[in-house]
Amino acid sequence: MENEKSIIYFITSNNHKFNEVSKIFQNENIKYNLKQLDIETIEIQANTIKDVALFKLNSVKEVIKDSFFVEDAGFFVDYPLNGFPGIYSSYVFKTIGNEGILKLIDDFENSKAHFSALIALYFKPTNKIFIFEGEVKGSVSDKIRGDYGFGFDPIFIPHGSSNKTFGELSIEEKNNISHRGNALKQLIILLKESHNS
Ligand code: ITT
Repeated sequence: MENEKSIIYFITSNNHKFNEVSKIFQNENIKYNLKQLDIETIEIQANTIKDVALFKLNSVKEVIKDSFFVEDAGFFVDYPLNGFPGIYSSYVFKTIGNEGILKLIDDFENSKAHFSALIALYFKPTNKIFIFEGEVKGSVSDKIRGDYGFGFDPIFIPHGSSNKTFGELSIEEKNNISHRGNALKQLIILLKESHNS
């Protein structure tokens, strides 16, 4: 029953991210009630998404009494942009957006890109921090395609998707192969184990 479930908070201001994560929780038989918490966290500009996520996690650990996690993600165009926008994904999306990224690329055929996601969990029963990472590799589409998803989804073609962009996949299809989905599967395993022990 809903009432018997422990609460776990996903701290994010991004409703798309929350919807993806909550779909995975719904499809798993898991004894946690997932809630979105959009509270102010400290978001530092660091060299890795891990540092950003850990700082964010620690900045709110005193004010939340249940277990909670944050997730930081980035889009990396490995060729020909040497990993840009990476840790600057949020800023670059807000400023030049997908159209701006496409203008920077002259060789779509050989392009290489990936998304990375890192979940940092603060597990209250033991006051321990756990890190889960996920990645998906692919290439960059020469056109913006698809109405699903958010952010860089309409310009990213994951390997094995028959040339569809993330923007052309449903939430379930994206979750099955995405950076976020891969990181989340590991979190789910830990939560299931914690309830069986
Ligand atoms: P938080 O409140 O959870 O931090 P955010 O929108 O700032 O939400 P991130 O820092 O994790 O999220 O992500 C940085 C940017 O990278 C985000 O604003 C998107 O533009 C892009 N991004 C992240 N995950 C993505 C995904 O699955 N698909 C497409 N773009 C994504």
